[in-house]
Amino acid sequence: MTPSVLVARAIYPETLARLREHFVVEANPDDTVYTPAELSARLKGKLGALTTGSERIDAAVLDAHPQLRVVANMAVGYNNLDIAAFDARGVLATNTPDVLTETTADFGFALMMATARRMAESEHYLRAGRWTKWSYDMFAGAEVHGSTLGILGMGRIGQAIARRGALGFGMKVLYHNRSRLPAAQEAPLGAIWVDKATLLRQADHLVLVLPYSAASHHAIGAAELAQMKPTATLTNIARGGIVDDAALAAALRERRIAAAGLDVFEGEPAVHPDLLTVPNVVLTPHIASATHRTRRAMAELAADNLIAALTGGTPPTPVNPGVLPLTGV
Ligand code: 8YV
Repeated sequence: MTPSVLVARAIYPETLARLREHFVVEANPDDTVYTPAELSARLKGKLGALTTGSERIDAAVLDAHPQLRVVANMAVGYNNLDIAAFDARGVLATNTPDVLTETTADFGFALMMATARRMAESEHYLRAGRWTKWSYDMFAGAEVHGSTLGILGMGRIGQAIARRGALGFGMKVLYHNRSRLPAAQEAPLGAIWVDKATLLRQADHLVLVLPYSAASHHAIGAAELAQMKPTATLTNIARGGIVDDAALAAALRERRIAAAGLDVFEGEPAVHPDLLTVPNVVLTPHIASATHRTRRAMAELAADNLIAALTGGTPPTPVNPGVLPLTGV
């Protein structure tokens, strides 16, 4: 029998057409964000699901749908999936690493630069018709080239940002990560592992690129912000929830740090109201991986995983390969 799969959000028509060659597909043509109850209703009878990072799939969902064998997340992050629950039930989770690394690093670096050089704030000023004359310190920002780049979370995207900083902008690169990179990876970047307190104290531009988990919840809160330089910037392209947005808004308002660039928010798409009223923050709607080519590659990779998992192939990017080979497919 042809397996049934759920595609939980709208994706590229070509990817959908490819999935239809292998599966009976329930698509989401109007791109509704399903409530947990809607998601559960639609998972009925499905062997696989393509999700995008906003759908929470935990033990309760898996227990309600024991026929579900694979969830292909169209994102590199998979904090919406309870991997321990997947492991315990022999369900495969897959993600979309690598295909978005350079694009996401481009955006992270650009957001850090826009933040340091006050691009959003100055554009609002211009659009509001307030630009009447040149002045020597108008929108003077923080230097990027030659300054110290701090990276919290030195995975693939963190390293790609470090490369841009070290090789393109002559920045000194400090990083903090659970594990140190091998010397051969550190050396070409001149990247130096430091403890978190040192990173906070010494970074001119701190960029967050670590995965979200209970351990990284509010990794940057009032206490951490207090350790940063008053001239420093903070950029978050990782996940909302890693930063305490209320504490950050207060630090920005009181100029305890110079500025922030945020692509992700706790509780997004809602944005903490205090962040909307401070001027020294650049806000973007979770678009770091959003180029046409990369989003297509992410959709195709998620589809590759779903097809391989349910047709006896080898899924290219499993999160929990220990559950392979899948039973019940
Ligand atoms: C996605 C992301 O756009 O890959 C990730 O982890 O955060 C983004 O690239 C988002 O998760 C929706 O798929």
